[in-house]
Amino acid sequence: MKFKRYLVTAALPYANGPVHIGHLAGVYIPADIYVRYLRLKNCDVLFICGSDEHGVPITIKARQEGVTPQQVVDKYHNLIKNSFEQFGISFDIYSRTTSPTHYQTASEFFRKLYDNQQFIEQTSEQYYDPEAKQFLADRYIVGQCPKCGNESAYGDQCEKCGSTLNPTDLINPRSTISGAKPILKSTSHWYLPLDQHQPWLERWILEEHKEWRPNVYGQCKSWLDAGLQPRAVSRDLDWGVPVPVEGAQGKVLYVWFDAPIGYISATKELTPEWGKYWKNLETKLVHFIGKDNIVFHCIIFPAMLKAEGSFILPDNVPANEFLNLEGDKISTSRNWAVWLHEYLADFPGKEDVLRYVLTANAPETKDNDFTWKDFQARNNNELLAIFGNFVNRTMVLTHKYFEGSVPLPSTFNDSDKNIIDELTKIRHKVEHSLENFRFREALSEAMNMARIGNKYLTETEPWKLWKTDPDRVGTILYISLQISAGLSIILEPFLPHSCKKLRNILNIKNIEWEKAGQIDILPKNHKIEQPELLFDKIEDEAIEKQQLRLREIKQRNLFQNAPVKESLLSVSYETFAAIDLRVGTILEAERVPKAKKLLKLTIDTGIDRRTVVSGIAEYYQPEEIVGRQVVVMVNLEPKELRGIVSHGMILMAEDADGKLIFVKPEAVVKNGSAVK
Ligand code: B3M
Ligand code: ZN
Repeated sequence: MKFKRYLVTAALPYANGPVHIGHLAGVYIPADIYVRYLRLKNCDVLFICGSDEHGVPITIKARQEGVTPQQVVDKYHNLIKNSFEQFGISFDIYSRTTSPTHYQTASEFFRKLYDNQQFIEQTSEQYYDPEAKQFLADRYIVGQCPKCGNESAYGDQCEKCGSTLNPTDLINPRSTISGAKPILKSTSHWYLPLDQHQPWLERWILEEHKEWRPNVYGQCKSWLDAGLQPRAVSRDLDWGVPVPVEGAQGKVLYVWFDAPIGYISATKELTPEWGKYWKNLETKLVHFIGKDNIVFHCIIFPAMLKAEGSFILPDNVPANEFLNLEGDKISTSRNWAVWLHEYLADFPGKEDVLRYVLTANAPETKDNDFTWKDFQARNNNELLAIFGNFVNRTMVLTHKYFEGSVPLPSTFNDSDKNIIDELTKIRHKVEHSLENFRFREALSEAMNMARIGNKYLTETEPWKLWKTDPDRVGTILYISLQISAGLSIILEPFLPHSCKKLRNILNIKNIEWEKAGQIDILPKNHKIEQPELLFDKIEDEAIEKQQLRLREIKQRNLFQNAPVKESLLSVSYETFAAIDLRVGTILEAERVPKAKKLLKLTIDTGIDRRTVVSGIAEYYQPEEIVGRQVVVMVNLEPKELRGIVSHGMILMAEDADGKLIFVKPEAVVKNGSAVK
């Protein structure tokens, strides 16, 4: 089917923290590339986003910071909005789910489903805090993990062993609000009977949308194969859109019910013609999201839309995988991220560099890694050396030989014709990749236009021909200038800031997609401005500064993970003095068969020769440690490890990477010397 218009949404970020490169790479850059491309093709397109301002994490953050949820979302909404603007994410509207239009839209939506009997009402027992007099969301309950014994597991998950939990699984649960022991109390909620939607969802996704990305299709299939269950769409909470039903005091819409409706409310705020986009089969609706949001956008939201009855369904949901940072999962709580507002402060004017790197390395089919070295290399060896260098040489030569005006071409030779041919092919390929949501492929194809130009100049060497064949120089520069102008179009979706700068130098304003790769973009004798560099070199120092920052974060996290042991605070001197620490020397060392971590050591403790089994095999080779002095706790209870009885323990220091390093006296002392 040929669509008449496009409605493109990007996941609404939670307004409980700033956005980082993972968000940008996973959702906002690909969405922006797609929309900018459609606009260049003069398509009718709306690009919708906003902040997701409800949900339990926001109320927890507010409580922790001693402010109201509204204050939390106000702060982050503005920060996020501003970061997006600076990176050129060209939303037609960036709204928020605390807007009055949203409250009205979400509550009318719920009410319509309610009135049409699209929900089932169910009563269940939930934990309730009798002191704070409120029901407790899973995250508001902590207790002992039944699997690993961790004392501070949450009601939905133990962060220590990773198990998924139900609040009632916790041993000795307590409320994080008052510390009280929660009691079970019955409460009723509205459920969307997804099981009833299963048949049409199966047909719609599994049969009619085989073209969806394999990760998206696969996730949907496994949900459907497992069989859908009714899902609660309300919560006992005081932050959110109130449930618009009599007697539902203290209940709000579940955040994942109201958030996707946020796309609709934002469109309403943008245009009175919103219905033309949302309720017309000639609209192509595309949701850009990260992989953790797939079920909500492919199953739950479509079921809501279908139950409502007057809305269209998404045509595609190109979800990305995750971006890692220097080998580790990005984590907000561990501050393991590159925050956009910090990047902007450290690399002013380099928004496009990050856009480029995040697209070239986009986690489209699998998780990918961002490293600062790769960032530097892609700037210096690609943006600067290929694109920047080509257009700069073209401009400089045009000013040098033709006083900054587009020369008249004479005849095109075969190699010129080949190149002209290639250029149009590139545009078609980029187009094909973009239409199929393959953005990294599209970018690399678009960069080929710059590669071709760069190679053309290098091979034709117009600077050597000026004296003997100025006409040929005119032709070469004519073609190079047209390629430069083509680049300012074909790269526009990816690098909007640089392309705008380039068009300013080329003195062109109105562009359209079909022109990219044509060789009549700039008329003959058209005047161009003085050249300006589009990119500059990123030096090692700037990269090292970022790497250092990350190393420091890693170190800090490590120490936070090893907090001062509580019992240590109250150890008496007598207890301490009971520990017998001696200096000894390692006489022999060998690996313990089938134990990766263990070395069997023979130690001269000055008192005796004894065997100690030590977990250091990952850090030291047996032969390199023989003869070293070490500190041994000699009166530790003997313990059998892999069939060997260990008599004591070697003291080691743990460095930032978790590596163990020997503790030893500063100068050699006699074996058996006491450490105190
Ligand atoms: N706020 C989750 C997220 O940011 C959620 C998306 C809502 S889209 C309607 O990952
Ligand atoms: Zn656990």
